[in-house]
Amino acid sequence: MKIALITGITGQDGSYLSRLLLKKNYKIYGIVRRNSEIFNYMRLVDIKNHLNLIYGDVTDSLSISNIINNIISNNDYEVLEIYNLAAQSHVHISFDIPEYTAQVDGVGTLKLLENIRILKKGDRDKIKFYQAGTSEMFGKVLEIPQTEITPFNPQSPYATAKVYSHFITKNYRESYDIFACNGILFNHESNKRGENFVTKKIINYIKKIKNLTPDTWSIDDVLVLGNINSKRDWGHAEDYVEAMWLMLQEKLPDDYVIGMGKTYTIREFIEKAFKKIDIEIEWKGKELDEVGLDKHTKNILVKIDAKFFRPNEVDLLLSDPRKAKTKLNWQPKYDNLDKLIDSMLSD
Ligand code: NAP
Ligand code: F7E
Repeated sequence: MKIALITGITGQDGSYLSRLLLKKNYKIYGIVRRNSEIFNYMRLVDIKNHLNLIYGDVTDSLSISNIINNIISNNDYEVLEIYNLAAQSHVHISFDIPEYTAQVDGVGTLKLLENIRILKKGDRDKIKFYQAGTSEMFGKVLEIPQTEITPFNPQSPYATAKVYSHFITKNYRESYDIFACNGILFNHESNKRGENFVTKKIINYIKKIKNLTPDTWSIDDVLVLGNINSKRDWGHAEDYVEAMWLMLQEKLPDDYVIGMGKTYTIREFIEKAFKKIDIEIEWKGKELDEVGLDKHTKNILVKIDAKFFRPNEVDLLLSDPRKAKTKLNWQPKYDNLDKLIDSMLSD
């Protein structure tokens, strides 16, 4: 039997990864956090009954050790794959809660690895560990495009915590012979993306205004954004969780960059997405006074607000995913930005 433990199972990637592993007949355990609402399983409602969801938190070492030990003692298995997806994953918010972000995104990884290290050898040898690294670690990039050997230059508490996790994962692999991989994933999106990430904000707005008429449209119906000149390399979460799984199927643990190898500004994403509902955006003004108008009706659709600017920005991310494509034979299905946008607009 194949078993997996997913931290961050309730998030975008956790939900896609669960679906992938269910198709492959894994028994899945997932760590969920206590929430003041009754359920925190919005992205899992349809598959919840096929999952073993356990309360825990990656900042709580004892909960982690209890969960891992219970899985080990209650199952007869060959391999236990542990996917560490838990994170405070919002870059801007990491500037507001830097200490918490470090605890979850940095020390949380150490707690998992330490709990693996102290297992008896036979149990430890059956574990494969995946760490959810990020292109944000490249920060103000020191090389274009970015590969597995491009130096990191993080620009936020989020990225800095993830750099710690990257190196502690490598350190535990090299010191204790633990099968541990770092995925260095570039931005990946979907309909299950959190509402306060830029692509989801844009898509939700387009879905909202799509059915408005000149009579029902109001000047308050505006999309308010921050820096629209940064460039991102976007792919689809469904493809990216497959890459995570592929890494853990390899004979030897390694680190991989996962991305599409194409980069677009947020501005270009906006233009492309609006075109899908036959709106051409015309830009007027500069910096905070810039607006995006519907070229036809002249209605203002996009405004800029300083509150969405970060204390520090990552201007350009562009992956070179050749290692994943050749070694893992990773082949994304959503292989261009139009396919990603179409899928996000479709329901
Ligand atoms: P997400 O939607 O924000 O999900 C984060 C998950 O982590 C949620 O399930 C969340 O639980 C959980 N979590 C947060 N703090 C936790 C804690 N203290 N203990 C246990 N669980 C905790 O993020 P995602 O987009 O799925 O990304 C998954 C992972 O990949 C994250 O580590 C992220 O940093 C990394 N990553 C993402 C991207 C991307 O473009 N999406 C790119 C590179 C790397 P709640 O539901 O309770 O909040
Ligand atoms: O911002 C700009 C913003 O928050 C993208 C996370 O999954 O990917 C994600 O981090 C860009 C930035 O994603 C708004 O300034 C403009 O330049 O969608 P985002 P992110 O920061 O790239 C990486 C790989 C991760 O690892 C992270 O976990 O868009 N931007 N206006 C805006 N961003 C947001 N959120 N909201 C705006 O209104």
